[in-house]
Amino acid sequence: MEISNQHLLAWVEEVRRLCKPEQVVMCDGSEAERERLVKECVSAGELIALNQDKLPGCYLHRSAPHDVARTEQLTFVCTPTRAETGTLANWMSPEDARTKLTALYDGAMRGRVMYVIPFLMGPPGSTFSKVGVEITDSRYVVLNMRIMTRVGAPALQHLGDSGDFTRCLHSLGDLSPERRFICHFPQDNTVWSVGSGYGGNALLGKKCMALRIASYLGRKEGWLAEHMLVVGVQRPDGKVRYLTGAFPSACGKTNLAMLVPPQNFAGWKVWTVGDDIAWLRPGPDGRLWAVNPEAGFFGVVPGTSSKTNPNAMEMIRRNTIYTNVALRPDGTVWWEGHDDPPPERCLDWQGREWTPASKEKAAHPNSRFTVSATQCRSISPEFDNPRGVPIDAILFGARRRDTIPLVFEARNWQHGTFLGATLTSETTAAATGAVGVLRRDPMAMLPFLGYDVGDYWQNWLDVGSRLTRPPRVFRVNWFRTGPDGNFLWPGFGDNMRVLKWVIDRCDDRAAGSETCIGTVPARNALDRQGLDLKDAALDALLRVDPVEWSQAVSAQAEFLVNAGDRVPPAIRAEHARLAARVREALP
Ligand code: GTP
Ligand code: SPV
Ligand code: MN
Repeated sequence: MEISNQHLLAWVEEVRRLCKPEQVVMCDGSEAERERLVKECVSAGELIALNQDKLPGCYLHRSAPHDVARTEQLTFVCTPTRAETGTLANWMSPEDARTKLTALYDGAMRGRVMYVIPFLMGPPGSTFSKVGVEITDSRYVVLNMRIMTRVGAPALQHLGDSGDFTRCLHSLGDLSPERRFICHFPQDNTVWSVGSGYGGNALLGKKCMALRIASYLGRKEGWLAEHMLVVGVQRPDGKVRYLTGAFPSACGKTNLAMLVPPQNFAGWKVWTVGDDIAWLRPGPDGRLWAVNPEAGFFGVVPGTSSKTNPNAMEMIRRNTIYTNVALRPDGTVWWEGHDDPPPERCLDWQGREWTPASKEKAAHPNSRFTVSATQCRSISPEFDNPRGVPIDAILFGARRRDTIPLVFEARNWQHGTFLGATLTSETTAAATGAVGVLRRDPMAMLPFLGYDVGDYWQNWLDVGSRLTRPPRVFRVNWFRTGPDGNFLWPGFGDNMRVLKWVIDRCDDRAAGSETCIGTVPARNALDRQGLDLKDAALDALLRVDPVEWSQAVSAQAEFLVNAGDRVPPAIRAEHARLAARVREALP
């Protein structure tokens, strides 16, 4: 492909000299390019062609066994001072990072092809949208980026002669975690990643650019880059309201984004705008507007079934790249939670013989599908709208066995910002490390902050102050358990019942009951038609226990100290107010 942008050409030449590839290929996003890459991947063993009758256009990729999730401890924000990065993200000085990584990139592409991928994040023709260019030596990365972003002409058109693009450099290196670094240089609009071929470590448009770099740009330019799903919820009268949801990794964004309402919700429909990332800006009308910068879904596979997510099941039957799932003898795929029972035998995610007697899981818990948004039957007609969609409600959700009710509403934007700021969740397989450990994850952005968290919260407050019709803010928790350890709430499609209460609150037509933490649904305000949920279970789901909350308030105080000295006074004030209300509620 012919590229005339001098800034881009100069950068490509600079990287070529450093990485010393045998060949440089400019990616254009064409079908011919896809066919060529797939063919090369299949013959090199980087992709396994699946049964093309049953799963047309589908392939399986197995990543290196130690390269199956984001590695947060190897991810750095490289600002001139440590204070700019703040206390929650890992910091490395830009000089150290450049020295270390230059040595790793030097000659790293010898004998290999260097691919140059111009990509657009956001709809073509939108003021929201930003251009990135990823240089990589991984064909798998190219194939994924082609699905996850708008590659080629849309990017080059948006860029024109400008040098304003995020420079994303990626090399597989030797895939060793010892020599793996994911470094962000917000001031230089640059990402350098080496040593991993997996997801958020390697598809640099996603977490690296669209969250870490974009959050920094958003602060400079007065907008928000968030780890959020975006959906339109259509009522039986045809009115659609849009809401976003910030949930930590593997806590239910994709599932909520593609929700199919239960049977007795005739006339209700959920439209998918995005499942992972939202860019939000105040509009001239004083409302908050959102776009999904991505073009596809990189979704968690385990647990996906016709019961939990029928839209996704239908979507991933064709033109899908599967990563780290199990392979059945007939060339189809399987995973824990699949519609089909465990196969008598298959190959696990590492290609080893597996039977139901095997101790390990057949699919990796963080195995993923990559698929174009155009294949999603619930995709919103507004998906490509350059103006975005106006947001009426923001949900903060996370995995909590206890303390947090199924849903409650914040008093206002500032209180809502505080709810997001103090979000805690049990860790999941989406990142390496222990699973099920409770940790603070402000706005579900802990692993994706591009600058100091106190400044980040201030940006939320500043954006809110420019809104005359700010979204209402809610906290949700699908994961509260009973004494038997089982989830109290059925979740998935039944989450529609919570969405309905949220939408009705926005219309001032759902009853709430005030508590010390916010407004929970009144006893009969949550639609339970067709759901076998006993009063006692509902009470347990909605219970606000002041004793549990007084412990939570102490833990929050500690966190607000650790968050550094740039925590906005308004956030501390919200904490003090909560503490006082909880104290009053104590028996
Ligand atoms: P990332 O792509 O990592 O950002 O994850 P995500 O937030 O999109 O999470 P996803 O929707 O893929 O769900 C992750 C896991 O949570 C899957 O195993 C789901 O089956 C499970 N899950 C999602 N929604 C619910 C729910 O409502 N209830 C319960 N119990 N589990 C859920
Ligand atoms: C997440 O971990 O939040 C993901 C997957 O969405 S990854 O692209 O690997 O970050
Ligand atoms: Mn995510």
